[in-house]
This record gives sequence, structure tokens and C-alpha cells, in this order.
Amino acid sequence: MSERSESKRPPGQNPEPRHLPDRVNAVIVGAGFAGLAAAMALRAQGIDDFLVIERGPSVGGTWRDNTYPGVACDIPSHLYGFANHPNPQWSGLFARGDEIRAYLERVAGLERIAPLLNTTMLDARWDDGVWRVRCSGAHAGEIAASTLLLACGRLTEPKIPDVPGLESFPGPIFHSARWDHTTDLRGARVAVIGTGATAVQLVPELAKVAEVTLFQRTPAWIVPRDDRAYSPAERASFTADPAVLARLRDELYAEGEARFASRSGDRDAAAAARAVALQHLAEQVPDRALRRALTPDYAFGCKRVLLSDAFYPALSSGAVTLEASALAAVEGSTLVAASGGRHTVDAVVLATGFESTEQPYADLVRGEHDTLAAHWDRGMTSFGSTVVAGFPNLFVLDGPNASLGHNSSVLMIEAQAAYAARTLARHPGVRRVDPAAEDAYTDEIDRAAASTPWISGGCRNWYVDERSGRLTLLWPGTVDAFRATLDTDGGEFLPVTIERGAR
Ligand code: NA7
Repeated sequence: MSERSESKRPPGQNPEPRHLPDRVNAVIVGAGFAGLAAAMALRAQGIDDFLVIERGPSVGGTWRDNTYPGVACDIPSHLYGFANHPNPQWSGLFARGDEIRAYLERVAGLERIAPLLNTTMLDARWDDGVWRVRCSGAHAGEIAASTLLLACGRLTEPKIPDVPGLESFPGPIFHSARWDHTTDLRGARVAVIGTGATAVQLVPELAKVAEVTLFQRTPAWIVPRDDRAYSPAERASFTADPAVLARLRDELYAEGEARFASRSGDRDAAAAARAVALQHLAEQVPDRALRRALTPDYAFGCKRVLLSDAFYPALSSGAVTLEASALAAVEGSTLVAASGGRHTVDAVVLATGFESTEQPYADLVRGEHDTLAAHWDRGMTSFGSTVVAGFPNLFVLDGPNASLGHNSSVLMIEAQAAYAARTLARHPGVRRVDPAAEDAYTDEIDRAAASTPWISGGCRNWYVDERSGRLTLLWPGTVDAFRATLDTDGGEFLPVTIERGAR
């Protein structure tokens, strides 16, 4: 919002700052995994003079927002937590969403990280050596900070499909990340739109109580989940001996890194993993026509590979009607598929994913010349997946080229947070990244991505920016390679080479 429009605001809508210090060393925006990691990393470097602002009513990010039935993580629990906060009590190999949310609440408490809740960043601008961050909500006002850390998440803004008539649907309709717990779906005819990571968790649970019609535009590659609960004895051993847990974490890390080959296009590894997925499908879906409809026609790894042992059985059992085409139009309570199929339902769940490539925070942040959105008008770019030319003293966590398809994102976030904190501690003052370094880094990313299935695998995925066809979300390497990239001798902004990892 411009100064001008701010001055036009009616009295009373821009209350004086409350509880906001005039100036801090750093402002962290967001209190999910990335925001908490940033806060801990700053503390570890002896930096206490920071503020965390959070637009929601509590910490937790993704795990606060996603409360759909069956919500869980598809990365092993003991790898999906902070390295300095192992949790011996995870219930099983994969943690449920509510457990992860509780874990984040607990860590925030233990670390005495108290974000300013219900406080939204209106905008942030670089003003001659300082970031001026304007906030609305519970702690409205302006705060000056030397450094701005954006930890706003990457899959936060629901993507609502542009389908004619959608807004006129007469019954309950909501996005999977905004689950309406006041709506009783028991016995209802419910359409689920989408077959991504959310839908494969949600559909089997919903099918237990409702009559589900699933709109599948593109089938996913799905491999066995092989989830299991940890026994009380195992959890006791994790508690009693931290070395047991550390070993398990190391094993899970190595398994994750090994998965990179199959996801990134190594021919043999992809063929082996594809065979596992096809066997899984064959074993769980005896009906040939259904099996054909569920078989992807694009390269393994092009989209996020999903883990489920319950999705195919739900479809196979007849509990779910598969509409193997996109939702194309809505006419009253009838959903019209691209195939021409018509389905009359009582409620609609949009499991249609998120605005990943054009992050809403990008419009709000103005650097030396422009907004992040303008700088990223052909897709997100960065140096080190973390800093951006023209945006001094800004760190973006889990933003450009920082996601993973093969291993835990928390590992990436921790590497970025450590890098940012190290840089702050060792290089006070104004820190700029050379635009040439950002260009070179972007070229490296493009080169590394070119031959991967994410770019050339014949699918549409949320890792690629449609405006440029560039891989802008995913890191096209291993976690080891990312860690090496950011381990730049004390946080200097040095040009780097991206290693593709073992091939
Ligand atoms: P995703 O993975 O972005 O999935 C969204 C799904 O919605 C995907 O299958 C889309 O099909 C589908 N979609 C979108 N519009 C339509 C229409 N009009 N008709 C039918 N289907 C449609 O989001 P998720 O929430 O499942 O997962 C997000 C991430 O969370 C996940 O990758 C993990 O990292 C955790 P498409 O495949 O584009 O053809």
C-alpha cells in the first residue's frame, strides 16, 4: 500500500503501535517451521534482539492450517523435526498433523519464542539502510529492523480453480487447507477435486463416512507408505538413549538422500521406483479399467511421488467414484467434468493445492528498486536460494529453489536459518548480493534442472513457474549439496556450484 493510500485511511483503522519496539535487529515474518528455525538460529549466534510476527492465532504454519481428516506428513517423523529438538514420542513412522502442530507449539514454548500473534505484515520496504515493516492486527504499527527474514511458507495460499459456476455451488464448499469443521459430511455426497498429496490422505478418511466422487485431472505416482506405530518399548528406548534416536535420524536421512536419484531422473533408479509403484497399483486395484485410469502417463518423479496404502483400496472398494477428468464447470449442485460426466453432490472439497510460484508476500516487500514480485516477474530467483539482489539484508526461507521432493524440507530450512544467522553475526551492516552472483546461481539451477523430470517429464507440477517454464520452487540437488552450497566460509555471498548429488 502506498504512503498516499495510507494517509487516506479513515481515522481508527490505523491504530498507533502497541507493544512494538521502534527498532530491532531482525524481524522474522511467520512462526511455522521456518520462523521458529530462524529464531533458534539467531539465538544460537547470540542474537536476541529480534521479533517474530505471525498473522495466525498460533504457531504451526502448514500444520496449524491443514486440519483435514487424515492430515499427516509424508516424510518420516524423526527426520521431520528440528535437529536440536528430537522427539522420542512420535507415534509412528509418519507423524499426524496434530502431533506436528503440538510439537511446534512445544518447541516454541521450550525455546521461549513468543511471536506477536494475529499480526500481519502489511508491507516492508528498504529505506536507506533499514527495513520498515508495517503491521496490522493485534500489534499494528511500524517497526524498523536491520534485517528481514521472510519465513512466510510456500504452500499457504489456497489455489482455487478457475471453474465457471464454482461460486454458485449452493452447498458447503471449502479448500482442504481451510477445512470447515462445522459442516457435517457424514452421509453426504462429497466431491473431492484433485489427486495430490492432500487428496490421497483425505479421500480414504472421507470415504469412511461420506459418498465420495473424486475428480482426477492427472493420476499420481503412488508408492507404498508402509507406516507403522512405534511401540511403547521403542519410544522408551528413544527416550532413554538419545544415541538410538540420532542413529535412526541418520539412517532416515541417508534413505532420503538415496531417493534423490529416482526423483531426479536417474534412469535405473526411476525405473526401479516406477516398477514398485506399478506393482503397488496392480496389487491394490484388480479392476483393469480402474487401474488404467489411475496409471500416470508421465515420468516418475515429475510430480511429487505420493505415499499411500489406503488410497487405491478406497477407490477399489467402490466406496469412491472416480471421475478421471478435471472439474470443468459447476451448474447448481451438479459438477460437470471435462469428460462430460455429471455428478450431483451436497458438498465440495477443493484439494487443489496452493499458489506456489507467485507468493503473496512478494507483493509486500519493496527493496532498493522494486518489489519482490516485480523482481520475480518471470519466476523466483535468488542467490543460495536465500538472498536476493536488490534486497539488502533480506533472507527468504523456504522460498526460491528450497523445496524438496525426496527428503525433509526441515533440513533445508535449518541450513538456510543457520546461514542467515551466521551472516548476521559475522557481517553486521548492510549486506548486498551481487546481481551477477544471482544470475550465475539461477543459470546453475536451470542447468541442473534441464534434464530432470520436473522440467521435461511431461507433467504439470507446482515446482515450475508457468510464466518462464523455470524450476523455481524445487532445489535440484541433494540436501548434502545444499548444505555445502550454504556453507560458504562464514556466510559470505560467494558464487557457488550446485552439485547434482550421486547419479
Ligand atoms: P497439489 O499437489 O498441488 O495437488 C492439487 C491437485 O488439484 C492436483 O491433482 C491438480 O491436478 C488438482 N486440480 C487442480 N484443479 C483441478 C480441476 N479443475 N479439476 C481436477 N483437479 C484439479 O496440492 P496438495 O494440497 O495435494 O499437496 C501440496 C503439497 O503438500 C504436496 O506436494 C506436499 O508437499 C504437501 P493436476 O495434477 O495439476 O492436473
